[in-house]
Parts: sequence; structure tokens; C-alpha cells
Amino acid sequence: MRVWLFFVLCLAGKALAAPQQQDALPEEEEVIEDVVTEETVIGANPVQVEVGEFDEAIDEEEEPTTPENPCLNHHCKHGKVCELDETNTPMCVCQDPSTCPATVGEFEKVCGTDNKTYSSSCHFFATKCTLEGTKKGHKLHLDYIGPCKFIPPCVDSELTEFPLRMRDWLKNVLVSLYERDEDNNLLNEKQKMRVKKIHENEKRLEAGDHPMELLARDFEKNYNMYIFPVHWQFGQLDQHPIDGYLSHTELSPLRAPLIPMEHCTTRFFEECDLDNDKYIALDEWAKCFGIKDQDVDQNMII
Ligand SMILES: *[C@@H]1O[C@H](CO)[C@@H](O)[C@H](O)[C@H]1NC(C)=O
Ligand SMILES: [Ca+2]
Ligand SMILES: [Ca+2]
Repeated sequence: MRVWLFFVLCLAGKALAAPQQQDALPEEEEVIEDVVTEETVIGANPVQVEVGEFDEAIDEEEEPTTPENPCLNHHCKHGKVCELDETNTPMCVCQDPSTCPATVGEFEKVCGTDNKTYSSSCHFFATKCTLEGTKKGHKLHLDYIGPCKFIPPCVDSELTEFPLRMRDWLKNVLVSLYERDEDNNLLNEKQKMRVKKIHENEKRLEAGDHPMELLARDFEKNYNMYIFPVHWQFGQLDQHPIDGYLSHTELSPLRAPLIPMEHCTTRFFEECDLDNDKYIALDEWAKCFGIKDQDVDQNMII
């Protein structure tokens, strides 16, 4: 299961990264390379890598342009490409889906929230762009990686297992980032100090496929170890903008690769949004993962 999960997350990262060579920002490219060369079982946190790839929300950047081609330094958000108007001014217009790079693998396909399969994330965002300003376009999001398929309903008993596995996974991802960190700067100094404590705790449950009862017992006994990983993941996702709320777009890097494998993903995150405002606030997020109110701390997002 775990190996499978990593494998798919890697593929997902590549699939989403591939069509973007032209407008990817330099720092994104570097991170992607880092991860593609990693060969550990748990793997680097896919979330750090993919955040940018799902970004529907980044504003168009007005950067200084060169006289030769004003479009060179003009970045457009996903689904748009730069074109010059009559006065040679660069502007972002919807990309024609037929100009998206040809796709090969099944894993390049994505499923939209309209339950329609798109050939790639490029095709998806280009299509979404043409619907901009309409209600349909506003509601359309990238749902998950891979072609649309039947996702069995998530029953209550399965729903309770989801956070157990997810919490354990988050903790293991952090520990593995810590162990491989050296000078890769996968974690910042403050984060390392936090994870060091988890890493050194001899009561820590080693990574592996554990029965639910064991995960549940471990959460009860070693509850403190899970507080930081839950906060950390929230901080990784809350980037566009950093405002203490996760939008559908911000949650995508986590949801999209997970849904095809974990059929409770959608229901889990839907139910996290307790006040139903379509955003997941930190306290809603923490509660979903069983963190007690008094342990929710904005300052732990470092
Ligand atoms: C979505 O599409 C897939 C494949 O076409 C289908 O099997 C599935 O039942 C659909 N799901 C819903 C909720 O309509
Ligand atoms: Ca946010
Ligand atoms: Ca909410």
C-alpha cells in the first residue's frame, strides 16, 4: 500500500509537471528534480512539489518585459498563454486545448469535478479557462489524477480509518524528510527542531502497514507526536494565499493523487468543512485529524 502510494504520487507529480515546462517557475523545476531522483519508500512530501502545479489562483504577474518579445517574461496562470495585442502589449488569453502537448499515459489524464476525463491537466485548465466567469466554470475543479472512474461510496466505518492512516503517513513523511535532510533543506531549522523530537522518541511507531487498532492505540498513547505533522501539512497547503484557510485549489495537491486510491478522501475533506463555507480553516483541519482544541496553534505553522 505504502509503496503503491508513493509510486502513484511520483507519477502524479510528473504527469502534472510535464506539460508545464514553458511557464514553470525556476524554483518549481528545481524541487521537482529533487523528488524525481529520490528513491525512498515514503518519499519526499509530494505536497511541497505539486502545490504550484494546481494553481488556478495565482495572479498574472506583471514583470518587466524585453523589447524583443514582451511575452518572454510574462507569466500566465494555468490554462492561459501569453499573446500580444495590436499595441504589442502582452496579455494572457485562454489556451486552445488542442495546443496542449500530446499525452501518452493514463496517468496524465485527470478527472474533473464534472466527472469528465480530460487528456491532461493542461487540457483541463484550458477548458476551465473558456468557462471563466460562468457558474459552471467557477464550480469546475480538478478532482483527481487519472481517468474518471467509479468511486465506491465511503461508509462510516471506513471514514474513521482514514485519519488514522493519514496521520501516521504525515508523521512518517516528516521523519523521512528529516532523516534525509542533511543539506537538502527539505525542512527549515524550526521544523527540524520539532521533527527531531519525534525522530528521537523511542516510542515512535516505525513506518509500516499497521492494523487500525494499533494506529488507534498509538494515537492515544503518543498523541503529542501527531500534533506537529498535522499543523505542518496545513502550512504546506495554505500557500495561495497564506491566510489560514484551504481552498479547493490549495487542497488539490493532496486530494488529487489520493482520491483514486482512498475512496474516503472526498467525504473526509467535505466533512472537515464544519461551517460549510467551502474553506477548511486550521481549527477545522486539526479537529478532523483528532487534534484537541487546546493544541491547535497557529504559531506551530513554521
Ligand atoms: C463518473 O464516471 C465514471 C466513468 O465514466 C462512472 O463509472 C461513474 O459512475 C461516474 N460517477 C458518477 C458519480 O457519476
Ligand atoms: Ca489559503
Ligand atoms: Ca470551513
